Amino acid sequence: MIVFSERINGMYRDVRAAIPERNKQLIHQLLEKQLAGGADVVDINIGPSKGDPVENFIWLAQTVHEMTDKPLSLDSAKADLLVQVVPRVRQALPDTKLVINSCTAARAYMDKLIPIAVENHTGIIGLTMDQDGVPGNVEKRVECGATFLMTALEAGMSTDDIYLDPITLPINAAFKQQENVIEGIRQLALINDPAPHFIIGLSNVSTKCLLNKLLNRTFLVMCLTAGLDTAIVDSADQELIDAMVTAEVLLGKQLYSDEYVKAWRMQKGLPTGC
Ligand code: THG
Repeated sequence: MIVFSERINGMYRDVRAAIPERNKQLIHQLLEKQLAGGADVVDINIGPSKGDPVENFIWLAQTVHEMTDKPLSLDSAKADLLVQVVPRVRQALPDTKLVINSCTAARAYMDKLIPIAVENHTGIIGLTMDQDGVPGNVEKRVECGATFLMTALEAGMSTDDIYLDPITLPINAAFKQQENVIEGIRQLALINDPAPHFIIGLSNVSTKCLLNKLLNRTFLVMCLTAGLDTAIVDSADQELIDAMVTAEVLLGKQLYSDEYVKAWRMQKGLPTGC
């Protein structure tokens, strides 16, 4: 499983305030916990922070990179912002792996962002939605995912650099959409060989829900059985990571041993606490 950490995101009030204040210490404190939990990629999103969005984004990328060489996922729903930011971050951090997060399957978005991914040697996350919004059924999600994948491959990208995101909506507001995410992953994994990566923004499922951590870890395990191999999560949530590793062991993706969580941490070069 590839773990993207979600916490360096201006949707969180502390990060939103830290960005215009250029408060590196706060970002580093949060990041340290995400890395200690097992993050492989750091998703960064400036959210609605005050100030110049391009300069804020570059500052955030550099601040994260000061602590880690891990790949960065440049997260914004604004394609025009990503068009400006990606080449600047590529120039500032020439040896860092980058992922563009994200691009819809609408023609106008793909025409803007896929060439940026190719030119700057980045990965890209394709959302299974188009100009008509988030589909309410599996069929349209699969169609959008297939369109995005074909377009990215035809532009010269490799399957390993493409992540399809079937779009997770909150359980308290979007009843029955969660099973479409699971079925979407299952069908897109079946019809594409070799399959791209499948990713979700896990915490979306529980936004403003009381039992958010329980919802997150249960939904993660359900998606893993369908073929999810990547997720944007709070990697400092130990119970979530333990559930993820356990599901991988039970699905035969990790070897069982009596201390399989410890073994997983050792494989990643993380401290095991003894
Ligand atoms: N797909 C892709 N990228 C994404 C998402 C996705 N990026 C953003 C988001 N979704 C994933 N990251 C988060 C980060 C935080 C929350 C949800 C998803 C979240 N935060 C609390 C809330 O809004 O209730 C913040 C509250 C607080 O300040 O404590 O839920 O789906 N490709």
